[in-house]
Amino acid sequence: MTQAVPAISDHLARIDVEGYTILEGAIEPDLVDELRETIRRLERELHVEPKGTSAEGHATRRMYNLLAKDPAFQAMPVHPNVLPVVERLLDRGCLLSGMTAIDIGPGETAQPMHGDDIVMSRHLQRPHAPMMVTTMWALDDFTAENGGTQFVPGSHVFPRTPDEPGALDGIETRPLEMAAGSVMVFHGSLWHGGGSNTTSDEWRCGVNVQYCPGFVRQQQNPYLGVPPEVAATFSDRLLELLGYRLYKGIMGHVDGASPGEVVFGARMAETAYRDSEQRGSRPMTGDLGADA
Ligand SMILES: O=C(O)CCC(=O)C(=O)O
Repeated sequence: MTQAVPAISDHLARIDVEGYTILEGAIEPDLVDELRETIRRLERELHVEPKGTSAEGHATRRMYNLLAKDPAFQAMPVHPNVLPVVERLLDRGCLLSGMTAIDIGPGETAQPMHGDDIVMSRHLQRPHAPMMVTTMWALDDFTAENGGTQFVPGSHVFPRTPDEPGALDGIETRPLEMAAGSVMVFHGSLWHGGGSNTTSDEWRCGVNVQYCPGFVRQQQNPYLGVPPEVAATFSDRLLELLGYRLYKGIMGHVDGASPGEVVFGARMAETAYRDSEQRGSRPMTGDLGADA
């Protein structure tokens, strides 16, 4: 008998309680191979070396701004097995906050525990709605030995952040073990960090595809990072995720127009206040319409 695939509502319920869920086998094997091979090729071509900070690691190759580096990455933010879960956690006006390839090498030590929305958490009373949703794509098998993410189930509702003095005392972490092609989706307040890689020869390649609500500043700036002639080749939905449309009909306008209209013309045309009023949604107070 084949096992039933959990419904989106099951994943949302799990995230609500535990702060994370795992979409097992969500990504087509061919795409997983293409993404991993693309990352390893770019690491060689761009001479990517560890950046040497405690957050970025001393034996980890990290690459940012992936959409500008290779067309293969365009499939990730809009993937039909992943994006609908994110849209239900945030809304359809969510933004791509950033994409980072994280290839953890032998000898790497554990990254400090953190929440991905820690910057926003400092200004809010915890627990709060996710100010970031991270989807961690496994492009190699993640194991406890090769740097599988360490995390603390349920910590998204803790009243404190992990960097507070004594916050980690007595806290048990769990290693994220999942097969290549699986994706962990987690609430931005979940305590986690890249694990140590105690193997002698295994690299652990994953990509963090991160989203934020449409009213939050993106961690990686796509307007300057992705040249307009490259962005022009993206699908409409990908451009929306980058922020080329308005959030709730007003946020992000440029002299009354959407950023997408300024850069790409009629294809992304939207006028602040007017279009949302004509659609019957109330930009200041109403829910984001499905078409927003
Ligand atoms: O690589 C990982 O497993 C997690 C990385 C991470 O949490 C981060 O860089 O913010």
